[in-house]
Amino acid sequence: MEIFSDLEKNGCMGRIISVEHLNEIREEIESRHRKGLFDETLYQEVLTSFKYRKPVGLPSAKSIAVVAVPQPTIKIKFHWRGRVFSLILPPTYIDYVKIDRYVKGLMRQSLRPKSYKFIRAILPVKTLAVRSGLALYGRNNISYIPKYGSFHRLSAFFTDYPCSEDQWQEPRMLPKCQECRICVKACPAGAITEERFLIKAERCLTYLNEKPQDHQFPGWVDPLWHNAIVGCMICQRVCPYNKNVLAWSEDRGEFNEEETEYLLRGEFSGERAAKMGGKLKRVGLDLTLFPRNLKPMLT
Ligand code: B12
Ligand code: SF4
Ligand code: SF4
Repeated sequence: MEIFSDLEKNGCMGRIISVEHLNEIREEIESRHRKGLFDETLYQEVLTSFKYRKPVGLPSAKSIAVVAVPQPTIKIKFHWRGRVFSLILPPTYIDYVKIDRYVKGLMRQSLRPKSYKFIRAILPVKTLAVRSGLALYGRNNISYIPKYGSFHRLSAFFTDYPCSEDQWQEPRMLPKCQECRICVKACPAGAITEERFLIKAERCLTYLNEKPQDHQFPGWVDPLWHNAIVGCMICQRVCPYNKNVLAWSEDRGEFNEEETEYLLRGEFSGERAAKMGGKLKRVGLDLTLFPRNLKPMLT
């Protein structure tokens, strides 16, 4: 499709759906809420900020472009007590703003000399990716694209580019998930279950380790489960559809003994905090994540 030609030349993928589906997208989430399928605290915290309407800046929006940009795992080294810990950040945790700008730029470039507007959509983008046929659901509720599996960042944009070919469709699951239960067995937190497709997101380690510093991990979380600076890679690591991308990673930097000690102490103020904040920003992190998630992996 014309709009995605430059993205495709750069290894990305895109699909388009009509803005007419905004109510159906809302229903995907809200009908499940009405049925009591979400933990209420989680629902209020992470599923109520979507905007199921055309943006004020683009009342003439006709379509929603959904894009997947392949992304590797990020590795960051921490020197601590004479050892080097190479810790990971799962794909999608960094470079959000840069990727959105890159995607918009490539869509504009593909459509030149015509000029269209693009405004980021605050919508459930995984639902959009699967409903547009861009991705398929894994049983772990993560979306997968060809070649890169779950190693991709999703984003969506309202645009006045016309939707000549609406790609809206029923959600589909990866073929191997019919028989495979590897992620169900591997999830230490019991978030992926046999009895329903939707994960029990309130048990997901990612939900728990994205919470603010003053929030304690519940007693049932074994400190040995922690496997990422933020997020969790277990159900993606074990999945056969990620076999070819598992080793795809990028080294983003390191923290010496003194810096690691500072991060573990967790008392951030003044010039030192500003300097450390700057260094963390360059590797895609920020001070709000410390020391909570680092502690169980280094101590
Ligand atoms: C809230 C949220 C979370 C919450 C809650 C997740 C949840 N299930 O709701 C928490 C914090 C737990 C979380 C965790 C993670 N998240 Co998250 N999260 C989001 C957010 C903000 C909204 C997701 C959402 O819409 N949830 C609502 C539920 C209802 O939607 P759903 O999960 O798609 O559920 C659908 C299926 O269950 C399906 N379904 C139900 N029954 C059936 C039956 C069949 C047969 C089929 C086929 C489908 C099906 O219908 C549901 C509704 O459409 C998006 C960002 C955004 N703006 O969209 C990122 C996002 C989805 N997360 C993302 C990522 C990367 C993750 C993690 C992998 C992070 C990590 N590595 O540590 C984990 C994965 C956990 C997991 N196994 O799902 C990526 C998705 C990447 C991908 N390839 O899928 C997103 C898009 C952020 C981004 N832009 O990169 N996340
Ligand atoms: S591990 Fe198996 S069941 Fe889980 S998403 Fe991958 S293929 Fe599907
Ligand atoms: S991200 Fe981790 S805790 Fe969440 S469902 Fe996957 S394996 Fe379970």
